[in-house]
Amino acid sequence: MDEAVGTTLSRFIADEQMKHPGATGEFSNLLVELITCARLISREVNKAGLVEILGLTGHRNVQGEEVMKLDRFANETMIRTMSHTGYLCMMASEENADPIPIPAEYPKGKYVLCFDPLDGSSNIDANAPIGTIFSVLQRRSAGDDGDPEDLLQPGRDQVGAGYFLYGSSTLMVYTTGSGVHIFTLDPSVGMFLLSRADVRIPESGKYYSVNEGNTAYWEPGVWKYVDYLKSATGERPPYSTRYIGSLVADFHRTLCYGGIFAYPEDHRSPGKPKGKLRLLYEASPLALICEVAGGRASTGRGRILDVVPEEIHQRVPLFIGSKREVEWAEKFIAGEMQPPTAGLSAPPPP
Ligand code: P6P
Repeated sequence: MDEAVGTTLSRFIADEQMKHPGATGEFSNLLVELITCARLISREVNKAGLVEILGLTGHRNVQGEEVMKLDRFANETMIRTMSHTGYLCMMASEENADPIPIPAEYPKGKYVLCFDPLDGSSNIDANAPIGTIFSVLQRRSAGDDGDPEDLLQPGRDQVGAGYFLYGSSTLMVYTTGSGVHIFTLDPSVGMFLLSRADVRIPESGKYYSVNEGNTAYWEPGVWKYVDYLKSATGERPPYSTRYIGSLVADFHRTLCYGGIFAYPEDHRSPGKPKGKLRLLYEASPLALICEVAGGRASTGRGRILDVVPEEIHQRVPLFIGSKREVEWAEKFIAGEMQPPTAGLSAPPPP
């Protein structure tokens, strides 16, 4: 076993910081503040069934989705905790229509933070795993206050990204570009301990993860690709399907076991949004983690990390996971790859 396993997250972050001589410690301290948020959210998620915090608030967010009470708690925890750290000049949250400036009374810093405070929250009442996703960028604007434009940078410019997964245990997975590291919260001491350093995603896998209820909405290359995965070929048996409906959980399984997670765009009508998942605080941070771990993250026609955002809640199609399966998806979409024989599933209605 790697002798580093069991290292506390704070110690690991400090050791990582020492590898960057010019580091000021601000980013490390920002991560420590995010850990505080995760511990507060994890505590509420884990006792949600016991106190009156399950269920809906009766409000809808900017996405038109019903806001769960835990959604609101997680969002308010992130905003309240991160606002006064002095490391940020602007934030964007999945739950807030507009960029979130740092209040005048608090010091401003050189980073901006984009986050989904509690992704997958529609699964809360079913006790399915849910997560917090975060993305950190360096500001581009001058002056004291941040500028909303600071948020609209391509994912390749992220200085760090990660997620917290509130499941059978609470995990933190993060990268600053040199390795992907997994920490597990030890509730007995309230500390995150290193469980896996320098995670590598398998070159290929045996699972595919997509909501096949949307098959009729996909473009032909996508359903031919999924059909190919579901069909045995001379070299391999059919892939197995796994789909929780919680992005962080579905991605984390893909990171650990390989294969692909996909949320293709709805091709029924051009006016439809480009898929369901959002670029800034879902696709981009997971894409950075996936690429640093040796995988691939694509819109189906290009690298997620190269997409330049036009607005903070921009949606994007997502194909993410092992290099082999994502490259196959891109080739099917481009018409450069065809299934060897007719597969199992009939094409969607015209
Ligand atoms: P569908 C959860 O609401 C979420 O935003 C992601 O966590 C998840 O991957 C996706 O939606 C599931 O969407 O349409 O399959 O229910």
